[in-house]
Amino acid sequence: MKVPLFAGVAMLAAVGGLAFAQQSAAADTKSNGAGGEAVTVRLAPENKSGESGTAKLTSQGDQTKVEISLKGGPKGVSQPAHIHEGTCAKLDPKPKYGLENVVDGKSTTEVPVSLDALLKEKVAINVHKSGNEIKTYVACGNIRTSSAKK
Ligand SMILES: [Cu+2]
Repeated sequence: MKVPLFAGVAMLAAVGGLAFAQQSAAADTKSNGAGGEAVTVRLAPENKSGESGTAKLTSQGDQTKVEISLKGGPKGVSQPAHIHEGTCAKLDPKPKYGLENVVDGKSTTEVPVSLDALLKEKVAINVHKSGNEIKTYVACGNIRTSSAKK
């Protein structure tokens, strides 16, 4: 009787371990205890903008702090930024969550959604050239657990 029980437990442990290994490989999130989990999304230039950088997403319970840091942008120009549904390759033009405009490469916003939920949605952060040229995207990054990889 003991042998089948042991085999069953060992198999469960093996399956569980495999699932855990896959998850930790995909999600390169840094956890420092309760909350404070953070993911960095790389923002790649679009339309030859020369603007690139990162968006750091930090878990704050039901909210997520989004800190954009871009280089190569125009000085003193307010550049609209949002979280959109979709991917940079195929973005829903309607913003899902508004972000503070990027000015001189910086923008910090708290969005009313948990980091875990954001990572599960298929969403991307994009930055627009200016209020007048909102249709021109200058930088974009997909929010993915894998985007945290360096
Ligand atoms: Cu947008």
